[in-house]
Amino acid sequence: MKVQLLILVATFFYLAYTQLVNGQPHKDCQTSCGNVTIEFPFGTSPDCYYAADPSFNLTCNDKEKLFFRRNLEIINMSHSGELRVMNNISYACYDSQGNSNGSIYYTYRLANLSLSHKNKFTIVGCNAYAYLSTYGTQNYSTGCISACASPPAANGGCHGAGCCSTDVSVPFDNKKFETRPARLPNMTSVYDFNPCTYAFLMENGTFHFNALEDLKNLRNVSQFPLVLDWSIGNQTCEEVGNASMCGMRNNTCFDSNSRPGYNCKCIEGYEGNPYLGCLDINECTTNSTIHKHNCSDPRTCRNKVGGFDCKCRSGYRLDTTAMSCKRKDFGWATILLGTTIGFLCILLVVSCVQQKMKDRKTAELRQKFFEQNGGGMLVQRLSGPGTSNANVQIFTEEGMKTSTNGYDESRILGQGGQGTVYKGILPDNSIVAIKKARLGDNSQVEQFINEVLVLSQINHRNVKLLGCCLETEVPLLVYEFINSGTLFDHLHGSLFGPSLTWEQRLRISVEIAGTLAYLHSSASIPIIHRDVKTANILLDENLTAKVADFGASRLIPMDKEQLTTMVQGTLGYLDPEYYNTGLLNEKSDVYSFGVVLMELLSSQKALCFERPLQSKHLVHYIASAMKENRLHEVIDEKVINENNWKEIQEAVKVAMECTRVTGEERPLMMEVAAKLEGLRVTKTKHQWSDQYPGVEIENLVGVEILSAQGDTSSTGYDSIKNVASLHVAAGR
Ligand SMILES: *[C@@H]1O[C@H](CO)[C@@H](O)[C@H](O)[C@H]1NC(C)=O
Ligand SMILES: *[C@@H]1O[C@H](CO)[C@@H](O)[C@H](O)[C@H]1NC(C)=O
Ligand SMILES: *[C@@H]1O[C@H](CO)[C@@H](O)[C@H](O)[C@H]1NC(C)=O
Ligand SMILES: *[C@@H]1O[C@H](CO)[C@@H](O)[C@H](O)[C@H]1NC(C)=O
Ligand SMILES: *[C@@H]1O[C@H](CO)[C@@H](O)[C@H](O)[C@H]1NC(C)=O
Ligand SMILES: *[C@@H]1O[C@H](CO)[C@@H](O)[C@H](O)[C@H]1NC(C)=O
Ligand SMILES: *[C@@H]1O[C@H](CO)[C@@H](O)[C@H](O)[C@H]1NC(C)=O
Ligand SMILES: *[C@@H]1O[C@H](CO)[C@@H](O)[C@H](O)[C@H]1NC(C)=O
Ligand SMILES: *[C@@H]1O[C@H](CO)[C@@H](O)[C@H](O)[C@H]1NC(C)=O
Ligand SMILES: *[C@@H]1O[C@H](CO)[C@@H](O)[C@H](O)[C@H]1NC(C)=O
Ligand SMILES: *[C@@H]1O[C@H](CO)[C@@H](O)[C@H](O)[C@H]1NC(C)=O
Ligand SMILES: *[C@H]1O[C@@H](CO)[C@H](O)[C@@H](O)[C@@H]1NC(C)=O
Repeated sequence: MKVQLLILVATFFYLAYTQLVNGQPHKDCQTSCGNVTIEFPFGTSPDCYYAADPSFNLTCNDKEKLFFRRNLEIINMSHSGELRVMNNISYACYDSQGNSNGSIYYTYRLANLSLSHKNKFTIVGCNAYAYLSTYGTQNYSTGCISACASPPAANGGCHGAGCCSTDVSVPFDNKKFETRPARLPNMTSVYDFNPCTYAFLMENGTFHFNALEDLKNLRNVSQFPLVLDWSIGNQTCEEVGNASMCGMRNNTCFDSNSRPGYNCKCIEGYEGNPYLGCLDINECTTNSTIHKHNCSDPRTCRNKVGGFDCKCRSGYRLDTTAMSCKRKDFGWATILLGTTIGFLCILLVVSCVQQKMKDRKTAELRQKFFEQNGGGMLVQRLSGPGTSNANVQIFTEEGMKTSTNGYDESRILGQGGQGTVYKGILPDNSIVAIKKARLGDNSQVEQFINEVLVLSQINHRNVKLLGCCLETEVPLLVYEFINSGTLFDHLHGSLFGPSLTWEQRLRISVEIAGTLAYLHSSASIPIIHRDVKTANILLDENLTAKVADFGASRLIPMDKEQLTTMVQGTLGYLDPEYYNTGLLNEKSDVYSFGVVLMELLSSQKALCFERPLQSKHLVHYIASAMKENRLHEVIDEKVINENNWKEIQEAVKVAMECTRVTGEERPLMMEVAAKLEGLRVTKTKHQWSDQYPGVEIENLVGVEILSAQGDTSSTGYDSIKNVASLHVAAGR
């Protein structure tokens, strides 16, 4: 069962295969016989020749000779429809009496092949004649006669004397042909030199008559080449149409010119057997004898399907008339394009280099400024001992630029004598105030760095310094950002809603005094603010006062009580003694604070030219009112209520003490702070809970302790040392 199935399948595939090849030869067909190449449509076995016409059935014998119909030996075959065969010479011999002495007439069958018009019918003999006869649907005959009385001249040619040849125009459908030689009667005299008459068909040009030898014995030669024509079928290309064997495989069909039917040939540039399909010729194969290309330089030859190109290497072009390579002359467009690209490249490189140099220059400049502004010193000091509390961030110029949006005008918070303050947003989204510090000359660098370090360590009710940027020409200081405005704005500006109550004012004054006291006494080196004024007091959202702007502040070394400096400060707040002598000590800040306190009490500006001449200065204004016992006139009426007049009077007294002309007579900031705190304590005894919301309690820890101490001490205000130490504790 299984075997049967296998056979069935095998048979099926065999049939499919034969169907597929459809007249195409097997792969294992005999391709040559002896010296002759066998090509389709010819073949030596049934599957190898063109099956529709048995005329293509050839036989290769055991002597390696290829035969057509057993008796015509094949020499070669061409694709264009020719078959070259050898055929025998027919002859007739006579004795000296003229009697027949043996003859052979050859008859050849042609099947579907026909005699080519290239053949000639030739006889050799004296007084001889011969017939060529073909048989088919139309019988055909031709003949030739040769006469000679004596041996002809050696090379007389084949023109009727000893030799005669004639063209043949045989109908295509001849089935066989025969040649039959004979001799004219009573012509015995030629016996000596020509015993036989020879007749044969041969390809034109293959026989050259030699009178002496050929007349005597041509039988030694015995065979001559003969051309037969062949074609496929009996229809023209047009008639056969798509059924043609050629026309699809790089080959084409053409009508046979001597027969019905067609032949195939390869299209130009292709080679191979056109009856099977043609392949591209590689015209460029280097062959010294035959050039299939016409490129003058074989190295320029490039094969392509169906032909070739003479290609030149880049920079050269082909001159088609000389078929040689000539140097290309570049067009203007090419030159222009090349130049443009080159120029652009150079431009790019130059700008790149420029950018790099610029970058390096900026970096160098930054480094230079950093050193110039004491950056190295700061870094050294930060890593050194005694600055563990210092929390100074060193910002880069790049960071400052991005945080202020390139120092955009919309980011300016304030502009004035102390420089420009910008609002900055750091990468962590925290808001800071960035101030351009003012720095005079290089000698101040160390002091500046000191200030930065000290200010960064102060942890009190001042505006905290977060860090600095030293990479700019003018160093930048980065502070925490407080956005509720200054005390000045609250007192004199119209922007901020309800005016401050007495309690708030008193608290603010205590806070300011506390901060100044801390600066004066607690930091390792006393710090003098030098520019205390309402415009430098910032209020946050809880109206807690924060002292800002230490731009002008000074550090006073311990061993020096006083320092001579260039007078700096704001008119109206400026200590007259300092103004006159240039000698700076912390009492200058006390004076300024006194003015601020007066401002808080009166809501009047420190300097006002609308007031009478003597009272332009707030200190004089209050002092004269005090002297003339009309204090209630100068105190802001919004502040006064039924319970607080006594406190106000006390506060005025403190302010007056602070603003004494002689610094020595002024109280210390610590004392001032304690006194004001005392005023508040008496007050808060009654109104503690109403006045301070929960948030504030933490800030008031110091106050609570102070109040407890105030109870133990009879004077209350004198325990200066305690206050100072308290503030120090709070500062840590
Ligand atoms: C093949 O050709 C060579 C030279 O042309 C000849 O000597 C030889 O006999 C030929 N062989 C056959 C089998 O015809
Ligand atoms: C092919 O020719 C050979 C010899 O001439 C002959 O024996 C054979 O039968 C032929 N084959 C066909 C299919 O005609
Ligand atoms: C042709 O002549 C040769 C010898 O000359 C002979 O062997 C051959 O058989 C002849 N051919 C035919 C068809 O008789
Ligand atoms: C076939 O033979 C003839 C005569 O010997 C010769 O001139 C011709 O070049 C040959 N053709 C081929 C394709 O071999
Ligand atoms: C001649 O060709 C036809 C087909 O075209 C074929 O049928 C016939 O048998 C062929 N004749 C010979 C003698 O081969
Ligand atoms: C051709 O010749 C043969 C034999 O001689 C003869 O039988 C035949 O009838 C002739 N055919 C024609 C058309 O004459
Ligand atoms: C030819 O020979 C015959 C006899 O065989 C004779 O009768 C005749 O006269 C001869 N003719 C010539 C021209 O010799
Ligand atoms: C035969 O060849 C000669 C020269 O060899 C030529 O002149 C003549 O035209 C040719 N004849 C034919 C029919 O090819
Ligand atoms: C072509 O050959 C076929 C088969 O041999 C035949 O039937 C047909 O009549 C022939 N046609 C022509 C125009 O010769
Ligand atoms: C035609 O020739 C090309 C190039 O040799 C070849 O790739 C292609 O297969 C051929 N076409 C056919 C139908 O044989
Ligand atoms: C060159 O071509 C000739 C003829 O086609 C061939 O005989 C010869 O072997 C070829 N030489 C090379 C090197 O391919
Ligand atoms: C016929 O003649 C005799 C004598 O004349 C020869 O001996 C034979 O060889 C010759 N036969 C042929 C075929 O030429």
